[in-house]
Amino acid sequence: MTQLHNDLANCIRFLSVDAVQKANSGHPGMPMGIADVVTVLFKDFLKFNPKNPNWLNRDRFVLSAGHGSMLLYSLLYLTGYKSISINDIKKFRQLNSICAGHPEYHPNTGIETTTGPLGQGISNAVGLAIAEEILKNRLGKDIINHKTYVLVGDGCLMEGISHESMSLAGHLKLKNLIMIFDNNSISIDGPTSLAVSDDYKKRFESYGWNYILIDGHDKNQIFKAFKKVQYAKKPTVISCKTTIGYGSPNKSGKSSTHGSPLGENEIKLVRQKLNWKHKPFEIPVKILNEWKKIGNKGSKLEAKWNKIYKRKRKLIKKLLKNNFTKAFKTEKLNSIKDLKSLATRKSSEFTLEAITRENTTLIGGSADLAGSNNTKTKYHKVINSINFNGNYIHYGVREHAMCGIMNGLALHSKLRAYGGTFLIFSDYCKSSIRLSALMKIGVIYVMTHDSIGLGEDGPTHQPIEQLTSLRSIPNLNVFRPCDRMETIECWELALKNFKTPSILSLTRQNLEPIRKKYSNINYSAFGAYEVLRTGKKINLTILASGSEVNLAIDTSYKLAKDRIYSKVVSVPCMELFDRQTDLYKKKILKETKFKISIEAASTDYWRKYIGTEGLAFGIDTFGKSAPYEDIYKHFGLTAENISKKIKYFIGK
Ligand SMILES: Cc1ncc(C[n+]2csc(CCOP(=O)(O)OP(=O)(O)O)c2C)c(N)n1
Repeated sequence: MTQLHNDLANCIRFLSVDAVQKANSGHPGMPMGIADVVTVLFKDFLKFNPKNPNWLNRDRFVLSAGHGSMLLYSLLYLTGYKSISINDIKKFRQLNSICAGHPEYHPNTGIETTTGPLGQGISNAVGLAIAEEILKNRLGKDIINHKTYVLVGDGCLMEGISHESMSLAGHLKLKNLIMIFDNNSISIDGPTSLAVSDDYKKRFESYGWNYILIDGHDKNQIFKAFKKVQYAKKPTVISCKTTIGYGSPNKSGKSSTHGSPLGENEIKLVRQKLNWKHKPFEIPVKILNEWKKIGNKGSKLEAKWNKIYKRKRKLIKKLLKNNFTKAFKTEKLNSIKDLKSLATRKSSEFTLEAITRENTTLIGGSADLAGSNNTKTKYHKVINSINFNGNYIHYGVREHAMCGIMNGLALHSKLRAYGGTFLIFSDYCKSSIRLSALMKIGVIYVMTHDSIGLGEDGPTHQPIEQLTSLRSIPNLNVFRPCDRMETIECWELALKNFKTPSILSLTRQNLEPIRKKYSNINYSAFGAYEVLRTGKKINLTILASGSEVNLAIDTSYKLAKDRIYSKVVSVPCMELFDRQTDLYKKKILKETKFKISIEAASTDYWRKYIGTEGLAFGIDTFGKSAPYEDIYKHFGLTAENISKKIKYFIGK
């Protein structure tokens, strides 16, 4: 038995070592060190079916320590996933290989999430575990009842996001969440004692987690630990004492195995030491068959589960009702019935009310700003540790974890997620937002208090460069609606897009309605469109977004009094506008020589529309603490000042 275990674990070690050597880059130390632990996990505990990587009730395995990607690729190949062949492994880290430097999420492949930025995987795993509890509650234990395993290193646990995520997981008592801690006490700079002296037991237990410490090379201890967690009542950390680069005579236990190939000579010595007589990438059929047997176990499990699923399919469909088309129409009609000055955060709340009434798969939340972000409606039910029959999460003041958790919620299967904070704190969320975009998952970020319009809280809270920075993330739609109607439209666009995450940038301050007529056309879908024209023949185009569209309108009317005629273009989403036809873009942008932009934020991004010769009104310094009307005046964002400057600009 021990021989079989060693053989199985050594397959992982040598595939990893040899692939890193061939690529001449990568991280062999971690897979070598943790191979024993994951071998026991996959062989005796993990519920998975390589023939259907999307099986709804599979256990999730998240490699948070993404640099050890060869560990995951080896396991997927060995257990028989079609997504990864031995040739793919030979192309580790090469252009277009699925075996990328760090795991990159692809649906239906066994790669459950994209990891690499350390600690992200932990928050994703917490999201997956919450999704499991929610869906178990809705669909029944016979349909959903699985574990989420997350493999982390010292680095993941040093990251702030690990503290936030684990604290919330403990609070919610996510019993089916198991963290495997590759406790090798080595990171890049050397021993972790250079930077950490945490008492892990105390740390994790204080979060409300179980803590089990084992020798990560002793398969009996590993087995017992996994056995024990099957019946846990709270989340568990299995801290596995391991040796990084296990099996390397000269390099094991050293940071030199962390992120560089071992070198041909050392690899020869590892082969001798671990008694592995096979050539690089050669897995003896006998051992490969043993791995395949492990993979094949899942087919039976899934077949059994399928029988129950088929019986309940109709009910499941009903329980996962994902319909919100009516909500938008009703909401649009409501908005014109009740035309009044309204903050877009409030408009968002009304929209959410309409959606939540119909839709059960959208899970909301906020990082302790529910009342300010207007993310919680009267139709929401709060999720807590004893009741997952809800659709709202109080994330606490944990923005970064919230966003990583939302990624996990969305990755699980049927749920969508949105969460709120102030736009300024999108900086705390940035790496998770970027990963939603990279993974192509439609998470929705509700970011309120989106400019100096928030007033007295001052420059620490007033976003300046945030919109520019978010707009520059590929595959992310940044919406900045100008009134209630646009807010409804932007929500609709965000929800209908399953592959592109969205930012909804919303105001704290009230805005006058601009779109006052019902139309079943979603104008925001054009990204930019005309909302006002003061003359048939115009000599000026004024582009604006969100709260500044009203300012643009006032300016436009003011100019008209002096016979300077213009059109105002609302730009709720630059990314969608950029995807319009050349003809449409030309119609919007090329009608006049003079172009102006107004947005109470950094002016940079508008240059792509107005050019260097255009006139950009915005703020390229930090904000101010004062009543918001005074701050607008201070920065010259008034119709009076802008129209004066425009007149000078166009020589009138
Ligand atoms: C957020 C983030 N910061 C820094 C890095 C660069 N990095 C990759 S691995 C690593 C050290 C990780 O140490 P550990 O988790 O102990 O991994 P091991 O040495 O055991 O492989 C660092 C700093 C990263 N990937 N992500």
